[in-house]
Amino acid sequence: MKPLIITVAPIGAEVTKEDNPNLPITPEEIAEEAFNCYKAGASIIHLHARDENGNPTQDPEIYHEMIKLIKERCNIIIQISTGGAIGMSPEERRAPLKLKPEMASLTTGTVNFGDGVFYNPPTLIKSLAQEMKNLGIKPEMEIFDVGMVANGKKLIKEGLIDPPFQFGLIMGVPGGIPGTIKDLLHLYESLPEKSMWSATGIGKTHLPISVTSIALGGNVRLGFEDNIYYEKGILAESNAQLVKRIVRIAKEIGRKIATPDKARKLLRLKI
Ligand code: KMH
Ligand code: ZN
Repeated sequence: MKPLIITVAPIGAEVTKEDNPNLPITPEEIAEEAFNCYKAGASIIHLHARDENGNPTQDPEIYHEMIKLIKERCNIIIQISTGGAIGMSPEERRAPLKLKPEMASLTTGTVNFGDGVFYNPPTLIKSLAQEMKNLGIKPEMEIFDVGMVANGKKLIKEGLIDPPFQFGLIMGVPGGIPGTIKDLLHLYESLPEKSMWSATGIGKTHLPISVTSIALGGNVRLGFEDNIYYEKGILAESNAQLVKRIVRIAKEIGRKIATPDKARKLLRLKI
């Protein structure tokens, strides 16, 4: 099996300090957390931004500051979010692409998201994919439900995405595909040839999905965006604590851990 690529998603758009006081919010806190996760074994960071009040924002200046501070500390791969938060406009969501990060997220369909709707009509998906292609940014197709794999295949067929195709299976969002092993196997078997993939489960589905993904030869995503607990009723002390646990599990199963440069090679990122 190839070495395990660990993506950390330490912020997200929905979690608050009230949910977990250890949530990093400021660019300085986020950069420190990125560095600690890198030291623990993470090779990609999925970045969201927060404003001075802790609210989600896609302000390129805040992304710029975070990325600068992270790059001063380590060479972890930066993957910015183009999903942002529910209700953001397409213009807001795409704004940080101009910073030309190595990777960006690209959700390939609309899905109910808790009490809201994460709105991704075909025109938006296509234009984000085109912009990423023009800028040499590797998209990670975020899959919240089964139909989104088919939509991803369509983008590939239209020549908008280059191999290897990177899929992020995000399971267990209320409104999306449940976070069961059976559903993971279905998604995994639906992926096109020349795909790479990582999986994460939201909340209590997190560990079973992660461990199964490692055993299947896939990669993993973890962090407060997906799960704020270390175990039932016990909040995680940090994102790095979650990375360290996955590294221990992976090593027990016999998977080596990819460095950022190894992940760059496997994903064929344009550096
Ligand atoms: N915050 C969610 C509505 C992404 O980063 O691209 C969308 C999300 C996906 O987190
Ligand atoms: Zn996200």
